[in-house]
Amino acid sequence: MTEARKLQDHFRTHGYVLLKNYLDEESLLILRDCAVALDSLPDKPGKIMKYYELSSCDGSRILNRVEQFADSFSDINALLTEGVIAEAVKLVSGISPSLFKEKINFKMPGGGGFNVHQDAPAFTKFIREELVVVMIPVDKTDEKNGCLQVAGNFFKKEIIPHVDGTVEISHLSGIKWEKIIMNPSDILVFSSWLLHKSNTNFSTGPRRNYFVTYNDLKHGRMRDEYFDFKRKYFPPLVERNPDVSYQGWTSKLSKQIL
Ligand SMILES: O=C(O)CCC(=O)C(=O)O
Repeated sequence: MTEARKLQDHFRTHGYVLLKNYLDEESLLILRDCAVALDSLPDKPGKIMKYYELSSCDGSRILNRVEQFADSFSDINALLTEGVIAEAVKLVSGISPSLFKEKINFKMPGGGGFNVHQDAPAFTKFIREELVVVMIPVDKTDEKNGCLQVAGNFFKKEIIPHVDGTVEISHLSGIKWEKIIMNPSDILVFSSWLLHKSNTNFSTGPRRNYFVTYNDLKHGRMRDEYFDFKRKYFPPLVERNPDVSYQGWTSKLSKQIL
């Protein structure tokens, strides 16, 4: 069996593949520089979307995530749309990857975790089939800083019932949670049907991770439609109308996002 076939078999059976030492130094630098630049960019109405949360350590406002930045950083755009990240999606899942959305979860010290969920329910308005997500750590991920945990022995190619963005508890018995410990050169490719969760960052440094989602090109180029919808119904803090409640979007988080 070829290596590609083995990876695809694992992806189809378990819903994820961890590629160790996949990224070279140049790609790592591009990914790190972009995360650093996004952190320090001022909040402005416009393309890049910045969201915040309150730290569990001291209640201060901390950066939660940044979204829709690929078109503002040409090196990142190249990496995600035609470079090694898109190639990994093709290799592991066999789809022809079209960038659907990109974000970095900053998970600063005290940054909250995520309840058990699948990503697929958030995308059914656009595509009802499987999407493929790549997680790319900028910082080492481990138990202390809230690494991703996946349902290692449970993968169903369907949407499991959720209540308020979290999988119904009756579906969780017998699941063996696998902690995905990663170094910055590793990437994790996973299915939008894979159950996953994570804890709060209890360490003293950030746990910055890219989450980049792809659809099969046969369903079209959906990124603009997705971000237009998200900006309208869950705008970044700087674009909010104070008279509107936007919290419905964030229920899978263990805390409120601002
Ligand atoms: O950043 C994390 O720890 C998990 C992120 C996640 O599950 C999500 O964004 O759907």
